[in-house]
Amino acid sequence: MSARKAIITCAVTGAIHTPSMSPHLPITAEEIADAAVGAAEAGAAIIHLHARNPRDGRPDQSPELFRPILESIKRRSDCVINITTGGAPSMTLEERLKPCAVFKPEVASLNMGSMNFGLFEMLKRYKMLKYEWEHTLLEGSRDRVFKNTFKDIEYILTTCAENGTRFEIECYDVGHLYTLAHFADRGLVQPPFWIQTIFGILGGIGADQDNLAHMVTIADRLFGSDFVFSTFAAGRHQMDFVTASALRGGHVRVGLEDSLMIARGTFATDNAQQVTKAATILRELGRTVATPADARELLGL
Ligand code: KMH
Ligand code: ZN
Repeated sequence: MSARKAIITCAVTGAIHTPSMSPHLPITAEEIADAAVGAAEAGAAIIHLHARNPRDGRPDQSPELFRPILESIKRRSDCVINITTGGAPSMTLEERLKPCAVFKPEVASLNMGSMNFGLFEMLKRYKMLKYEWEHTLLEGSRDRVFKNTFKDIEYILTTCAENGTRFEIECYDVGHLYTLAHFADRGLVQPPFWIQTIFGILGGIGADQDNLAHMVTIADRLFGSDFVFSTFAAGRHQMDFVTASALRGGHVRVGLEDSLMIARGTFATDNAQQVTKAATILRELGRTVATPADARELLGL
């Protein structure tokens, strides 16, 4: 695949934002599948999926909630499916891993470590929360660790690898790159390493451009030509890091999982809007938007 091509991943709903924060956050299986197909039609080659309880929108990893979403997407699009193993920070490892174990997706997300995952700052911005669980998720993050120990990561790697699933290796800090190197040295994960560098999550590395430069420099030193990197930043930093990654020859991730906005103070009306904006930025910087076939070629799928 030519280096000019850039893969857009779209994370359509996630488990961080909650229904009271935006009327545009997909909740039901139909809404999530439609958002995914819309994002794919706008240029996203990879769709990152979570599921939610259709009644109150709380994050839910039940395979029976993922099934109709997957069937609907596969009927309408050849996009690459990336199912979460992060789920929501309040879930057990078993819960988080179940959909990947059942559906054996082409790609699964993998958080390269345990960390504080601060969501409580959003309580200042979103005062009117419809459901009690929304408050519990956000306030609870003040004293909750997202757990992915070396033993947990090994378990996810071995469970998914048996299914031929490859990983979106999520690095929220420089240390996560060394953790990846550890598992690569042990042969538990194979190149090309699809490294998703993540900025601006409270508890992870901050959304400063120098941090992106440093993460790429260290990944270069650790993995040489065995890695390809993508980038996303939370909230208001989203499109700045699309631009920065595009300039560095990297790939990008957008979606309402990572930011509810399309511009400062303006809510995105759907995921496709963010994909279209990212595609425009990429093209303006001389990149071409990769197709699902390109993504499969690059990731060895
Ligand atoms: N929510 C993002 C910050 C996962 O699903 O495994 C990272 C994420 C985690 O997407
Ligand atoms: Zn996710």
